[in-house]
Amino acid sequence: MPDPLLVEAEPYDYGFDLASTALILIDMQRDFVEPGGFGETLGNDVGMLRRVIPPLQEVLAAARAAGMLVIHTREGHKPDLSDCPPAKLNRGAPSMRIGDPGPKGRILIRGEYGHDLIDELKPIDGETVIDKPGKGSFYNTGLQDLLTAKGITSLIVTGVTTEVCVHTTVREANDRGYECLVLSDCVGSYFEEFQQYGLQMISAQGGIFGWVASSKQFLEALS
Ligand code: TIU
Repeated sequence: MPDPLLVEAEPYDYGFDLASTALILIDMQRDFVEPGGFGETLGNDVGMLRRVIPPLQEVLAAARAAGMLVIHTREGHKPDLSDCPPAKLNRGAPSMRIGDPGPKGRILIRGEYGHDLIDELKPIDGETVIDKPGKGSFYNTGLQDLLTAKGITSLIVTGVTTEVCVHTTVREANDRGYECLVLSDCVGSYFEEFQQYGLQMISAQGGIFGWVASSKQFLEALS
């Protein structure tokens, strides 16, 4: 067994090895980071999320070059909405609801242009895309079986949004025994304060949910 790679992180160094670690990109979909999608219908400024794209492109390239397993997720629903709980459909007062026709197709519906991953971070051959109906990446998906089959025990977590799908996924992963490192500049929130507190909530209390480091700190460990 080779020595683990070490990332300078909060609350202390994060050790991992390439064979048992996957990079996960959570919901880097047009519906969240481009105008006219789900994020905007909820009243958010999608520009807030676009800052994660350049550092995440670098991390993705480095992970691919290092031969790490790469997994992408997409939040969305079947065209007949049979996998969308009424509570999710009816909550709040969005300008458009899930399934309504928007400028990029039906909001948050699988197969629509807006539901797909952004061009800047498209999967390549061999990378798995997990379609999930919820905020967490484990609920009602094949993610856990995939990780078990590939011998993955650690996750480098990126994507959007920090306090919603990233947090839910990290919490689900932590309860299942995975060691999660969240890359602070590769996760984004529509709210500046949620970004800060969301990250602190992960690494506080001795790493109650996992570790936090910058993309630079992660890339240094890989190089
Ligand atoms: N609204 C919000 O911040 N996020 C979501 O609805 N989904 C994800 O975080 N992907």
